[in-house]
Amino acid sequence: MAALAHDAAARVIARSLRARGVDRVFALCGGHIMPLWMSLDDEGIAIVDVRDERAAVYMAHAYGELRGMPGVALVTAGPGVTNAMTGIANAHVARAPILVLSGTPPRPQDNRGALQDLDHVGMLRAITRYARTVRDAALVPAELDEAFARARGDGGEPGAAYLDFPVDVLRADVPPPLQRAEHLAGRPRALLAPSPGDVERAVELLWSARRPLVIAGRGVKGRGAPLARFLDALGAVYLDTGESKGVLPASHPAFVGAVRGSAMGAADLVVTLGRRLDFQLAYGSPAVFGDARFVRIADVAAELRDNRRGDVEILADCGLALDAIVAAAGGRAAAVDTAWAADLRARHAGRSARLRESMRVAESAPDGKIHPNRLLACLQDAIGDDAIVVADGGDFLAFARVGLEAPTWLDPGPLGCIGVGTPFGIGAALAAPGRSVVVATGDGAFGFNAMEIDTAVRHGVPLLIVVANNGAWQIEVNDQRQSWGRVVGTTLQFADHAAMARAFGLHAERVTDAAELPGALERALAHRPALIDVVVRGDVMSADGKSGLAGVPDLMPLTAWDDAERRLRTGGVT
Ligand SMILES: Cc1ncc(C[n+]2csc(CCOP(=O)(O)OP(=O)(O)O)c2C)c(N)n1
Ligand SMILES: [Mg+2]
Repeated sequence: MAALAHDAAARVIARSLRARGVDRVFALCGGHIMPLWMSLDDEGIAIVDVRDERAAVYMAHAYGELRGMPGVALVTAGPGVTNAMTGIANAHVARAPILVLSGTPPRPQDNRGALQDLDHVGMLRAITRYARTVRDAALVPAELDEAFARARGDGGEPGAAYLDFPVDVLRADVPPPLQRAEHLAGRPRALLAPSPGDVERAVELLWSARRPLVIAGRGVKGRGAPLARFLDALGAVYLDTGESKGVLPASHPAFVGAVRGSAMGAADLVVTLGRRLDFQLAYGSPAVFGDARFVRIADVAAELRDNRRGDVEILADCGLALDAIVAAAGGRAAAVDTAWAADLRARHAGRSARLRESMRVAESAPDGKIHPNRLLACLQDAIGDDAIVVADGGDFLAFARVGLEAPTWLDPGPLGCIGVGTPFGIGAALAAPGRSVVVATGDGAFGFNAMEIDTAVRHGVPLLIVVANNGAWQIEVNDQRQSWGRVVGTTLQFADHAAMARAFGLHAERVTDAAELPGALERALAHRPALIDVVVRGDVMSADGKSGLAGVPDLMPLTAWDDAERRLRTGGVT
């Protein structure tokens, strides 16, 4: 039989993962990884066996994000790796820590036309921080340690790291003298501290600014307390982005999310915290931010000076930097134009209240199809304000971004990788067993990984999936109508996702009348894993739909920014 020696590389890998706190991997089986698979089980590491490798990687992504350490996926050679690639690319672009492990054919079959033989590392180089084949069992502990550190972002960006092993290497022994604790258990990640000179210069700028705006991204995750201390000390206004949604509660007085455009256009100083000035922030263009000065704070280079340089750029952990800045300011009075900040806050509060009210009474279509905002209002009431929300889709995602609040938020991120919903939800629910996890998804987005409802049932994952079923890739329908005057290849059917879910053993209901929503949500929450398929109207457009995002303008992601950029480049002549 295939019993492995105690020192076999597969068993050493399993022990090393265990020593690092990995208690679960997301995986789909295959012969090239079976020695590792069985060794993980020997070590007491749970295997969440999924239905597609892409979903395994998404689950590892969400699991890692919530646990604050790399999530681990295990996929087989060849098509296992190619299937995993979208998930790997997504983690790479989102700078989410994941470690993906795979196998390759045995070394003696190299170049002979072996089953599932592909150049994995070559394919993955562009979408990983680190991708290697380990061809010598003796090198396994050091390679695994390095891959884990790279995924976590030790001395660089966090993201996807990849290792594979010829299956004969997995079966070969690692010499005991090379099974060193420094490699097997690794070391804790060191946080980058800010330099005192940078901190002083930042304080000078920040405390003399009249209209300071703070925009947060990935770098503030887990840094909510220092962020709040900083905002309170400075009196700045604050915007989150998809990467940081929920880190600061929407009720915090600095938050002015409903008047985003006004805040961005009028600020004289913009602070980015662990956030790229990417398409979601108009590339930091003067067309949108004018001549505002910038302070950039991030612990990775990619978030420090892209598109717009900072007058001060602090390469440090955001939490440490913010606390150092507050300490250096030492209670001195800021120069903030309090009337400006108060006006933004009042307008934000007014708009938010009006939105909440309008959502509650948003009308169904004459044929009964429910308004997406009505669905979101009922969902918020049902889940309260402490849930983990995974939002996915096109138009529905855009409605959810504006209309749904949660302290933990996951979405398709900067890759725009729709289809993450159900797998992210499963990963998140397994990482945070005490919390409610809700997947709010469009019907198109749901379809990509719909089969993972089977994984949720088999593993008893208490997930609630809410499908906003408008029978279409609606944001694309809207774009086609606006830009092309006709609709081609963007409609789906109003499929009965509830019936499908019941076939896999979920509690599931289809809701076609808004009055039934509260009851259906209550029953679903009581019987998770559950799915409700809500037939929604497609004739009401989200803010993203109206903004031109789906049409992909030439200069900027949104039509209004594109126009402004054009005016900037032509000196006002368009
Ligand atoms: C993997 C992937 N394929 C295609 C797209 C383009 N896309 C963005 S939103 C969208 C429509 C999503 O439809 P659905 O989930 O039903 O949401 P709706 O717009 O109908 O509310 C599409 C096709 C994408 N972002 N990602
Ligand atoms: Mg749809």
